[in-house]
Amino acid sequence: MSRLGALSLAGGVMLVSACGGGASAPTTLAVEATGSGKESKVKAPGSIEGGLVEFEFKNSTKQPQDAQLIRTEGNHSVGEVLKIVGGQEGGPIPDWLQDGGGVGETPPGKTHSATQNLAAGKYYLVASSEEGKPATAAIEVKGGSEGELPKTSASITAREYTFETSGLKSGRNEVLFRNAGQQLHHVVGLPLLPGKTLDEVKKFVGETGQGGRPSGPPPFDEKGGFSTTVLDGGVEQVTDLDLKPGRYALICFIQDRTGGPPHVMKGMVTEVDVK
Ligand SMILES: [Cu+2]
Repeated sequence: MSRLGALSLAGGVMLVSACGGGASAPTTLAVEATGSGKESKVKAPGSIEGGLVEFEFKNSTKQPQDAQLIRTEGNHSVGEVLKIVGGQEGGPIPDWLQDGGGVGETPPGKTHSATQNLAAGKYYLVASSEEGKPATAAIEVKGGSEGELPKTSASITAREYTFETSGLKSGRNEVLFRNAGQQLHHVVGLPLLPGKTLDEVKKFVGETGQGGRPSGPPPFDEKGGFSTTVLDGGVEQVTDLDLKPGRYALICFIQDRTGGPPHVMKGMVTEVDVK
């Protein structure tokens, strides 16, 4: 169940404004996770030019992994970051942790990408799987020019406490994922089992939160879903999602910056039917 809770991430606002021109090609940020899920490593450049960045995450491990970028303000060690990212669920998220985005859960042997504007600053990359310790790398992002994101026919917009979607289809989707709210959000998409409802999803999540025991099996397919990285309010990216036809529950498990229950408990769970 760590996918349901381990992503308690990041605070602050990363202001990225779209600029008019948008003709410049994105900088490529190539990152690879290697090793086994329990002892994985992540290879990343120590510094890149910022602005419009295409982040390519190659997962050469045997486990699904994601690669979350986190911008930090001031002097904070990776240990401090991991305490919050992998720490106790529902705790407050300090202001020095700002969210840079990244690439969501990527299957073993695959490369997924995300394109977004990155502000200059000091970032940590945290690559996590369901087991083992996260692998980390420090990346300095310098200057660069902002640009327009690629056009997509599908989008997911998150805000307190709901999701709006358009154009999602089965297969590989290039999706504009946008956080139009104030709080941090991500999207975890879990295929609903036949006949199961969002109320049953909420009940199950409520029972399993804080290490509790569910009264029955999950109403969704735990292995068949997808997840994005966490984005801060005002941040958007274009990323790849692989979808299957059928009903998904879209869920946010992040808490408010002041701490508290995961957003799903505030009703941030939406059903979408993928054709
Ligand atoms: Cu949320």
